[in-house]
Amino acid sequence: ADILHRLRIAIQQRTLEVWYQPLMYLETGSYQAAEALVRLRDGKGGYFSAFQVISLAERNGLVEELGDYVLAHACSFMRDYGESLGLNRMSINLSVQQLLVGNSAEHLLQLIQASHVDPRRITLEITESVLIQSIDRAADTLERLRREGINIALDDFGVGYSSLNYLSNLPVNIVKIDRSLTQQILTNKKQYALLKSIVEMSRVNDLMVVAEGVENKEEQKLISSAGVHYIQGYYYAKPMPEEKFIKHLKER
Ligand code: G
Ligand code: G
Ligand code: MN
Ligand code: NA
Repeated sequence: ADILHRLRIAIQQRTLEVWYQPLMYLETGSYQAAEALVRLRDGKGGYFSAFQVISLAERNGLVEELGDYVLAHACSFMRDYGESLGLNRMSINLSVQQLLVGNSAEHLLQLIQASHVDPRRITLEITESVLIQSIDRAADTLERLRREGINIALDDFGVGYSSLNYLSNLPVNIVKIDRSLTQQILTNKKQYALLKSIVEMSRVNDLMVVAEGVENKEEQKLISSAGVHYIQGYYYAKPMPEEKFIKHLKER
């Protein structure tokens, strides 16, 4: 109850935080994108896990409000700092409920337009497993967003029962390889082969590939040689509060 109360207050008082983690573009060796991640203070000097916050919001009818808040924040950040920090894209995570409510495409487009940021500089991330379950109802919305230039990323790809077939059938233009796959490639040849197949399938379908969860030099080297376009992971940088993120990118 405490966390729910804190979440409500933080949304109301607009003190809910949005942190940013950069994505390294391997071709130029520079950060060209970032992912926005929600952070709620726990009142004891730390933060609740985002996973906990999101699932609570989903169960209590708050996820649309939370989602709008993060989207508006991240878009404004992109408008104000994107160019000076050299960022071409900002990613925002969407809960599936945000896609399934009536008029969701128009609603999301309006929020993005109101922030005066070019929709081509915005990426909306949707978890693969959730998207597959609701694709019949979500496809039109995603296609509409794609037509307006918004990038759609298939998040957490390559876990469980994902099929490479999805990569040719879904209205997405970016694939994010889940860290559970990334973190097995050094020790498991089959997982490395799966990663290579995802990259190849993405190339054929003209999709950008992001590998998440790269934590060390060895993973970075192997992933880079596999043909991935972007790397996101602690090896480069952890998610950071806005001020720290700005400083970190300016000092590079
Ligand atoms: O940032 P962290 O690693 O704690 O994120 C945990 C999970 O919470 C991830 O799956 C991430 O996608 C999700 N998450 C973080 N911020 C948001 C957000 O603003 N909206 C939604 N829907 N999910 C988010
Ligand atoms: O599910 P999603 O991809 O949205 O989750 C993003 C979250 O993954 C980030 O908020 C961050 O906390 C976490 N993350 C990013 N890079 C790494 C990493 O290298 N290792 C680990 N363990 N987590 C990471
Ligand atoms: Mn994500
Ligand atoms: Na992920």
